[in-house]
Amino acid sequence: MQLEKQSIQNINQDALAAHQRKFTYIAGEVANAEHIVKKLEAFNIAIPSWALGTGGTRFGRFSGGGEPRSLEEKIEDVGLIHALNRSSNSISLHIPWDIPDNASSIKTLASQLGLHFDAVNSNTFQDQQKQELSYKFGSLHHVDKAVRKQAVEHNIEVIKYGVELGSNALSVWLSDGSNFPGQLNFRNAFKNTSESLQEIYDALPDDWKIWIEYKPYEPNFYSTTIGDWGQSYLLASKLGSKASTLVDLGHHLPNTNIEQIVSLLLMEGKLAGFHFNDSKYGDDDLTVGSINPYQLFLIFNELVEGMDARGLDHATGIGWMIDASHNVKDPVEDLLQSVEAIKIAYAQALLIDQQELKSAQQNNDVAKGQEILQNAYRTDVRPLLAEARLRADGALDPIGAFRKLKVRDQLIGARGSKSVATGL
Ligand SMILES: [Mn+2]
Repeated sequence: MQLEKQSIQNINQDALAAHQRKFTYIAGEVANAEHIVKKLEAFNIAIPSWALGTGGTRFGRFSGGGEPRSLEEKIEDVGLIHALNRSSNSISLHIPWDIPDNASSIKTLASQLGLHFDAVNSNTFQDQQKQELSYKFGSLHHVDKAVRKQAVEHNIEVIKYGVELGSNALSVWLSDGSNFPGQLNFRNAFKNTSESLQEIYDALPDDWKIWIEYKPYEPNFYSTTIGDWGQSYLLASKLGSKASTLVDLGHHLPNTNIEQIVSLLLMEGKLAGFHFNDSKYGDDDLTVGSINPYQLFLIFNELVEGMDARGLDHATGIGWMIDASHNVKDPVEDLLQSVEAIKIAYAQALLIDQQELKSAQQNNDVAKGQEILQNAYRTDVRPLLAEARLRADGALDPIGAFRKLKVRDQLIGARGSKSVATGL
């Protein structure tokens, strides 16, 4: 199904007067409201193909009904999200969960909905049915060269799918690691990973990038071969300019200062982009901004400051993606909440007077620095987001419109209440 512009506008009509009141207020309160609205209009976050169905845990999965049954229906769902929020104009595919059988018709469908393809993701963390060798003991780091070769070839195949779809980045997350001391020689595992990545790197088209994700633990619980940003950075540096580090917010030990990591990776030109989610304890894959919105804001403060320092375009300078799992919420509503949370943090970061902050830092005026950050964080920027959506023909209240238009009921009507999406 597709949402008509007119039906969204009809729903907006009821909320228009209240919105205008709030927008006029904030436009008078902050110095750069118009600038922020324009930045928000340009800002998009990619939706992962695996997040459109209900997620699960190792204990169970409780399907929500009307889940997309095919890649086409997943693209359709991203189209719905984009029609409502006008900030989700791309989809990030996971191979082999979403192999495009007919790339040109998939591409046409996407472009009809105003979408394109973001980074493609490889998968060597599970075995596929017709696969010859097992990844039980790892993939790119495996002790057996034949397993490494199979994993390298899979990544090269993923690049080929990506080329057909007009994507230009491969993101690699490895579950490679060890569960027990003595299982692995760390140095050999790292060297094997480096060599395997080099083979993949050599197969990248000229205009492509490879993004290397890290994670401290899980599914391996003693060591992970790319366990932190330093290890990812080391690999990316050895590979060359097309390689950089992908930060997944959930892939850190509790209380890690992620904003500092972001700042330094940006400084070195090695920040590939983000996988947004939130966590309380580990890689919980909760909705970004649901647990720790202040951390998200502090990260965006570093991003805005660091990207401006390097002259990067905020919208396109690095990759913006959601990587979350929706176990108990409607996936579309959860994704709408995610994009909203990201854009709120971005807008709040744009409120910061960086010159003023720099001068506070220069004068060791610690209290002033905190005041500047928290004044921005405590500003309700939601009317700025709503205004950006309104100007782009989106919904003033995306989740409200999704519910009023009974989109989920229609999807259940078309797809059934027991449909199960491929992926997580
Ligand atoms: Mn991720």
